[in-house]
Amino acid sequence: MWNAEMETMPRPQLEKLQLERLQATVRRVYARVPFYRQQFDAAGVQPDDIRGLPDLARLPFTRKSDLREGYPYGLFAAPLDQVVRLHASSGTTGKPTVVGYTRRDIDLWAEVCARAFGCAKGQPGQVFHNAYGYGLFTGGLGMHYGAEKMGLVVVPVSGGNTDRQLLLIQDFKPTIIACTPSYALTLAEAMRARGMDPRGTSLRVGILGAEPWTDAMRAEIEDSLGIDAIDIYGLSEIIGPGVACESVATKSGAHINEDHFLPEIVNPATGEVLPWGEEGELVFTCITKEALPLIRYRTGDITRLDPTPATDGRTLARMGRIVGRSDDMLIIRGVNVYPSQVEAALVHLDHVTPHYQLVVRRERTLDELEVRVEASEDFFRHIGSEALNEDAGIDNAARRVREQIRHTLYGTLGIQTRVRLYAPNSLPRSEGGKLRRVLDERQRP
Ligand code: DLL
Repeated sequence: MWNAEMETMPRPQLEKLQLERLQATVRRVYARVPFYRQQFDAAGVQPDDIRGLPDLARLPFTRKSDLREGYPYGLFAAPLDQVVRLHASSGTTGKPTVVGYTRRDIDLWAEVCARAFGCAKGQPGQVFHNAYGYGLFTGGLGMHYGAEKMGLVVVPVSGGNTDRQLLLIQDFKPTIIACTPSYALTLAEAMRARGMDPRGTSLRVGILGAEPWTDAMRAEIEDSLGIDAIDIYGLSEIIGPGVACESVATKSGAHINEDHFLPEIVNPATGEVLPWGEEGELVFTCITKEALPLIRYRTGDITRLDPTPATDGRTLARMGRIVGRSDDMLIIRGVNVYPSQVEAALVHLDHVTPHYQLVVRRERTLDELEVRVEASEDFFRHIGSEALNEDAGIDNAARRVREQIRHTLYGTLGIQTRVRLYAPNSLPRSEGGKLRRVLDERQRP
C-alpha cells in the first residue's frame, strides 16, 4: 500500500478527520468564493452550522452548469498567482469545463494517483506505459505525477499511434499499463493483427478507466492481454484520475480516497441522500483542495457505495461499477436502459465480439433501439458477408444468432431491440481516448 495509514484507517477516526477538513473547506469557500456565499445564504446555512458530517446535506449542490456559468475561473477559491495548472474537459456542447490546481493540489493529486499504483502493486523501477492522453485531459498528467511519486519509470506515450505503442511495449518491457478499457481491447487486437502474442508481453496489470466498463469486459481484457485489470475512477472537476481505484488483490470495487473526497449517494430526481448500499447519483465534496474545492458536486454517475473493509485491509469505502450516467440513461418506450446492461449481456454470447454500438431512433412516435454488434472472426468466416444482409436468406446462421441476441436482450432490458451484425473490425474503435458507444438520433423536443 502506498499510504497504509490512510488507506486502512478505522472509520471513526476517518470521520473525525473528514469533519475537521469539511468545516475548514466550508469556511474557506464561504469567505473566498462569492458563488458559494450566495448559495449558502440563499439556503440559510452558515459555515458554523456544519457541526457533524450529516450536516453536509444542508449545503446546496454544485452542478456542471454552475462551472459553465462561472467560466472560466468563477468558482476558484485561490487567486491565479497561486494556481500552477489548468485542465479542461471538452464537453459535447459549447465551452469546456475549466479546473485549476495550486502546487499543493498537484501534490495531493500525485498522492492519490500513487495510491492507485499501490493498488496495482507497483514498485520503484518498474516501467509504466501511460497511454492516457496528455494535454487538457487529466488522464495522462495525473497518472504521470502519481507514477513518478512512487518511483516508477514513466513512458509518457499518451493516446493514439497504436503501432508505436506496440513497439514501445515490446522494447521497454512495461509491467503496468494505463489506458481506457476500450483502448486496451484495441491494443490486443492490433497485436494479434501484427502476429504478436497479446498474452506474451511483459504487461502484468492494467489500470483502466475514464469510461464505463463492466466485469464481463474485465474478463475479456484480462483474457486477451494476459493481465490483471483494475478500475480507476475520477473526474476533472474533483481532481482527475485517482478519486478512486480498485486493488488488484481483491478486485472488489474502487476505494474512494475519502480523506480528500467526501462521497454521498443521492436520489438523482429529488436530491435526497440515500443510505450506504443504495444505488443513486454519486456526489463529491472536496475537503482538502485549494484552487477548486467543489461542494456537493453532482457527478451524474450512477453507482452504489460499500463502507465495509476489504479483505486486504483497505477500509476506504468502495464504489460499484458506474452503471450509467443520470444524463446517459436511455429512456426507450418508457423503459430505463443503461448501455452497460447491453454490454454485460453481449459479452457472454457466442459468435459475437464485445465491440458494439447503440443507436436510438424515433420511428414515427416509437423509440427504437438498434444494437450493432460485430460477428467474431470465426463465425464471419462461416457465414460469409452476404449473410449479414438482413434481407438475404430466410433461415440462416446469422439470422439465428440475431434472434438469440434479441431474445437475450429482451430478457435483460425488457424491450424489443433491432439487432444488426457487422463484419469484424467494422465498428468504431478507441483510438486512445474515450469511446462513444451511443448514438441518440432522436430529435429532442
Ligand atoms: O475521465 C478522469 C480519468 C482519467 C479517470 C483517467 C480515470 C482514468 P473526465 O474526462 O472529466 O475525467 O470524465 C469524467 O468519466 O464522470 C465518468 O462518467 C467517466 N468515468 C471516469 N472513470 C470511470 C470509470 C476523467 N472507471 C467522467 N468507470 C466521469 C466509469 C468513468 N466511468
